[in-house]
Amino acid sequence: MKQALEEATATGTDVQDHDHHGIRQVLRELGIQEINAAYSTGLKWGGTDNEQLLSITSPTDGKLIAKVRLATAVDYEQVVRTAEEAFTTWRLVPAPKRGEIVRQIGNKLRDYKDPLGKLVSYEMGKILQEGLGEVQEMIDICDFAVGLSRQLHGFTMHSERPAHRMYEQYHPLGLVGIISAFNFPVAVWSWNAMLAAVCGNVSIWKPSEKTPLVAVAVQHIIKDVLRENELPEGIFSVLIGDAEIGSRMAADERLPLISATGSTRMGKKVGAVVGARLGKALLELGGNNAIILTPHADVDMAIRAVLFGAVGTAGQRCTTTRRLIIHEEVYEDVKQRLLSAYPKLPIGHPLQDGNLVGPLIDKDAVRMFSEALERVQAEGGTLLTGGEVLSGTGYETGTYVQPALVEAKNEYHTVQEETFAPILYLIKYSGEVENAIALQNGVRQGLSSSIFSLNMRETEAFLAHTGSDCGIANVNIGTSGAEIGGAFGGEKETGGGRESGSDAWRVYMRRQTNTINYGTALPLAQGIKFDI
Ligand code: UN1
Repeated sequence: MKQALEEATATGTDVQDHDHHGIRQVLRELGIQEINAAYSTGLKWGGTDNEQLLSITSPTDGKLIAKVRLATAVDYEQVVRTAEEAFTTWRLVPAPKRGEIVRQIGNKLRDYKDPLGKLVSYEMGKILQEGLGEVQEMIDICDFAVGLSRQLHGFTMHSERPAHRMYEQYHPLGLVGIISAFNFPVAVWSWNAMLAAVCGNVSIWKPSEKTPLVAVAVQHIIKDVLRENELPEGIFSVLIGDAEIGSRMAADERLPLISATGSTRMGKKVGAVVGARLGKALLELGGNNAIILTPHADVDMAIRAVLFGAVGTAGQRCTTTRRLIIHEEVYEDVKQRLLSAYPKLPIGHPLQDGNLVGPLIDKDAVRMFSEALERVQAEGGTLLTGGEVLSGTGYETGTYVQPALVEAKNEYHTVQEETFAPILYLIKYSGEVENAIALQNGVRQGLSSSIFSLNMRETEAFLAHTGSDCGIANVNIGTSGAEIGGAFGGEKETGGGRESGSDAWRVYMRRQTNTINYGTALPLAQGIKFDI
């Protein structure tokens, strides 16, 4: 293996000479010039002589953006060793000072919001507004983590023994492995990495093979902060790798926590491997999110939420609205309104102003979209509108689809599955809201849910413990677009993990209970006598 590059001027990419939509300029602004490496330890790049290259093409126009190198087992070992060394320094930095570093990272992200948002949009395919929103989500979590760095508190308790004191404290875990998905290629990393960092951990990030360039860009953005503060390499590392690297991380006892975002299939594998070594897994997996529309809904408001939830990010959010559970009294009205809105959706290049729906990530995703539509129709569903794979000018890639509306039944196998594409199932219910809640809960996933109703009895029934079984339950707000301040994640096959806000930080730390005797005797708990 060649010597790791001393300076972080080169990255894991081989940037192609083209300038579609000003992307060359964006790459230049982000410091991605030319390349040769498969991993970064924050300040240095390595894995420069790996043979295996991965071509990154944009789903927006099919153009090759760059080639990246894939990390090998040797690279992996190097990254883990460097991270272990960095941890010995980083954990000694007081938490509020670690927060100060995160504050600087947040400021750098503010400086780079435009080019990074644009690269997210171009590499992943979400519209620019959402690309910028994703970077804003990173900035928000930085701010949140800064405040948190002064609040990593435990409780104190009263001891049952005289002259004794009890309290608990939170210590860093060590190395945190982050496996992220293509759909939120940088925000989900930041939720994990920024909390992990203020908690005193170092992190190793395996971004999706579908979106590694934005990860390279993020490493560029934070390297100046690390350098200016004379921090060691290895606090934030990135490994450009395939599933093999993910498996290595899951099995590695040196990584006490693995945070993985992606499909339930992937999460079950990772969870099993991490569980077998009794490590901690933070899993944020598939959703099958529903909006309930009762006869008391503000339908105008609901339709707007449904559209953002169902076709935003081209249906590729974990929180995407996949099912609409509509009371029979309002069913026809809602159906007609959606039928009139769907064909008018502006679909096209996500960097072009005015478009609201970009492409799917790749042709596999398109195939799954089409197959799900075929299957649901075979089960008895009715395709009301959409479902076409678009072709012609602007759609040459074959990755743009017309979002689909399907009348279906909740029990159909296809409806029970999460298809990561813009398909919205319309499901009719009658009677009381409890019937709608039963349908909403009648799937294996449990991420996000919502009800549109101005009737307090209905909304409270939805929020009660007998109501929604999801990690997120909203009232008069759609299923997607959560703020970072709340804990994010879900139950059942969604994996049970909680990331981002609230007290999600606790999973990145180990809790220790301390009992201190400041008296002259040694009384035992539970009144046990053991005198010698
Ligand atoms: C995801 O899709 O994995 O709530 C994350 C939302 C975003 C995060 C989605 N804030 O839709």
